[in-house]
Amino acid sequence: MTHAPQTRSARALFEPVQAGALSLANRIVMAPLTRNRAGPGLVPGPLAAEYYAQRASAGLIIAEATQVSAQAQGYDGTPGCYTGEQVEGWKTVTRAVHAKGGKIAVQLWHTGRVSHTSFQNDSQAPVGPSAIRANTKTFVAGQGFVDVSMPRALELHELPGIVEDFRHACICAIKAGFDGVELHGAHGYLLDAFLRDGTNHRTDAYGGSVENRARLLLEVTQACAAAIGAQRLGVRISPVSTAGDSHDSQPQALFNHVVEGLNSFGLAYLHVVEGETGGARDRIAFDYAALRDRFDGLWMVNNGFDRQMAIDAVMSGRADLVSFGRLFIANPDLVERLSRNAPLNPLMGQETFYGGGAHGYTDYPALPQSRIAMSPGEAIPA
Ligand code: 8OZ
Repeated sequence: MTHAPQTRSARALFEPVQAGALSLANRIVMAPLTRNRAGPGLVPGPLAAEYYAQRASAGLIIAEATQVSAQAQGYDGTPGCYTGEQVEGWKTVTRAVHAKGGKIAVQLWHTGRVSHTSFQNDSQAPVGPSAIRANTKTFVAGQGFVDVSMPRALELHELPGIVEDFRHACICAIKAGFDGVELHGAHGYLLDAFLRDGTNHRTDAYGGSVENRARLLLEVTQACAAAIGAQRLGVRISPVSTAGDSHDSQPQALFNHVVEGLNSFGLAYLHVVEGETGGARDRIAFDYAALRDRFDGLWMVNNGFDRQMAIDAVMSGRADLVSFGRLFIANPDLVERLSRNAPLNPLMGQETFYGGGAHGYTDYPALPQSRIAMSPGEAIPA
């Protein structure tokens, strides 16, 4: 469908919106952010509950990328959502967010070839669409940053098991109290790696044509939608990002097809990383409007948005939701700060991003309460 120009106010970013089954207090989303602080058993701990609860004023929190199975792990300390213990751990997180009136989904991933033998049962090779090693690194405790391992190609008969792992993790996520699930179809991880001709050299029904390469993502989406309802499901894509050594010869044709396919499910939203993740938004020419024209649901944009860009994107109707990553790391009360055009906290050092404890995680200050009591729209002097 073609999206008619919207007549939204400059405050629309800060106003409620319905995303599928989810009633959101505003259009500001906390992007999924890998923080590598899960405890033994890859269970999120009390600090994670505090961290997410601090950010509960987001219209929607999308919790960090979370494994659908043991095989799906590619990094140290990333949580899972497939064991009873993990579900119990996540319950403490979702309860803490709900107690503060927030909404929280979880991003589910299988890292695929972006993994290392040290994370795999019996030190086996990680799996991908094809036996092609990714030119990227991961972090292994005791070894530091290391090249990811050479993967093996998944056998055709193993693919239903991958779909089942995503379906099972979706059920676990709802048991854990999440309001929804986002499928990680971006950044070179398993579902994205199947999409791309640079990483998928298969000759079976899951490789070759665009239709075949999109098959796994669409089968996973179908199974998850059937399990928890499409109205609680979103998908994230990164059409031109090279994160995770992702590359494709014709991303426009590929993603035109992918988005048409995803549109048929009636998802809560589609989440699009525009440009190079964490980098240039205009790395290569890409027609995002052509994707949007193929999708009837809510359109979430991400990557380097600031306050004015977000206000403009929502007011113009170019986007329905805007997700922020780095700004949400540093500003637990980001919604309040954007609403009042208040100063933002600077990010602490990169050494606090991945792993560690409270420092750089739960110790970013919110605005003093007396300032929050100011009248709406009033800018706080720096
Ligand atoms: C940074 C470090 C590790 C993982 C992604 C989940 O790129 C990630 C990730 C980001 O989507």
